[in-house]
Amino acid sequence: AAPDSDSRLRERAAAALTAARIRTAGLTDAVTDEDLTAQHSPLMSPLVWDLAHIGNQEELWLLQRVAGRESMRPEIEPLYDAFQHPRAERPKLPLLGPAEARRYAAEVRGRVFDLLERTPLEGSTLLDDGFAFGMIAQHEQQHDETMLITHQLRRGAPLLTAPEPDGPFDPPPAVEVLVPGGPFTMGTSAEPWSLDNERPAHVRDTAPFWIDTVPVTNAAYLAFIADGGYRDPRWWAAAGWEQIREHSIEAPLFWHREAGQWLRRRFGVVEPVPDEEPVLHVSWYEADAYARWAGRRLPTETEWEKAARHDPATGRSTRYPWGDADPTPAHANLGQRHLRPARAGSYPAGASPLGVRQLIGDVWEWTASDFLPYPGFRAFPYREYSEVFFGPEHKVLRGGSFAVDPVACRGTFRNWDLPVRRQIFSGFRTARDI
Ligand code: AVJ
Ligand code: FE
Repeated sequence: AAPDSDSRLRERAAAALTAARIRTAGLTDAVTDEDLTAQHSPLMSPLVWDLAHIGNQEELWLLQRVAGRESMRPEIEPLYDAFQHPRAERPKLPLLGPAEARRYAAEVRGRVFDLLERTPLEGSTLLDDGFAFGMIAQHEQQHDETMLITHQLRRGAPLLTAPEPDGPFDPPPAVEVLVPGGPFTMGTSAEPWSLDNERPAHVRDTAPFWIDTVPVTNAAYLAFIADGGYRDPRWWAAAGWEQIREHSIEAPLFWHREAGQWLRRRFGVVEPVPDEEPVLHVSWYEADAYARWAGRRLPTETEWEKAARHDPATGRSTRYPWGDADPTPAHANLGQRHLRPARAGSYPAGASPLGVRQLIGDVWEWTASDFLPYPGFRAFPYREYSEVFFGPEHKVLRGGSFAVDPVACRGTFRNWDLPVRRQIFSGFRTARDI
């Protein structure tokens, strides 16, 4: 790379790593050792596991793979390999304690900054454009979102605070938007820090379809509940019906009813469910059932990305709905600036050319699609990031939530989870054929 772009790349990598560590500290510094080592839900690791796992992934990829160094602590590596121990078992492992985990992660980071100053950012696919550093910053931010989910599951007095969303609000002119049929480019071969499952760029065709202008709101979802949606098997996929029966589910996770009113628990605070906010903490099965009840369906992953990236005026796919510029606070609710989604109708500056809103940020959006590789997919740099999860058991989520950092959010970014999961920051929007 040219010298000036090379130094910009190094600065960008350093800034992304530092931003992630500041967020990690914010999620763990004010937490007692007892809380850090406790398991707040069998679905999650203790926070202290995430802390050391973040450091260990950084050591593995940057110090061992990129720089060719020996392992700093070979005896701890099996403990932090996500594939050796399921989350529910992790509290029983001889994990590093909070102080040790912090010290280890900080020591790795010090060595990584030395490396970032000296290593060439070209000459191998791991180093080109600083990819390995960007990948590790994204990895830490993804675990920060995971830790935020653990905070949401945790019982007890609130530990986190953030200002309320206060961005521009402008009710959209129509409830749905018509996306024209025809080809568009899906995925990317250009985005330097894109992960393996977003690659390569390829052309896909869609029929014309209608898509909701904004994510489905609590008010709309409450109408489904009030109409007996959770008691009518007609709306539910068989496995979803089984799940809601078995676990007596009758509303999104963290909701309960008191004196005829729906309340929710949000990071330790109980409050009335706000009508205008996108619904949060629903499973794929709940999203799918709502859509069927509404006479609609979930968008496919291809439709979602076309709505988010296709510019009908140029025929080009942009990085984000608003164009190619990196997200700012005017575009989207990202980066845990707030501890909740913004009202549906916020962020008019983040609209797509056709006027679809809030595709990026606020809530992860379930799509109808299974998590599958794109044609020409190549696992990089490890099979366990994406490849081992491909198949019909995982559904794709798109767009990122309020808990996703911009470094790990793009129009091409793909997330996935089991269709029963609802502790994640998941919502949805619906679509229909013309
Ligand atoms: C992409 C969010 C499904 O948390 O399981 C973190 C990200 N991969 N460490 C996950 C990830 C390895 C992954 N998701
Ligand atoms: Fe990880």
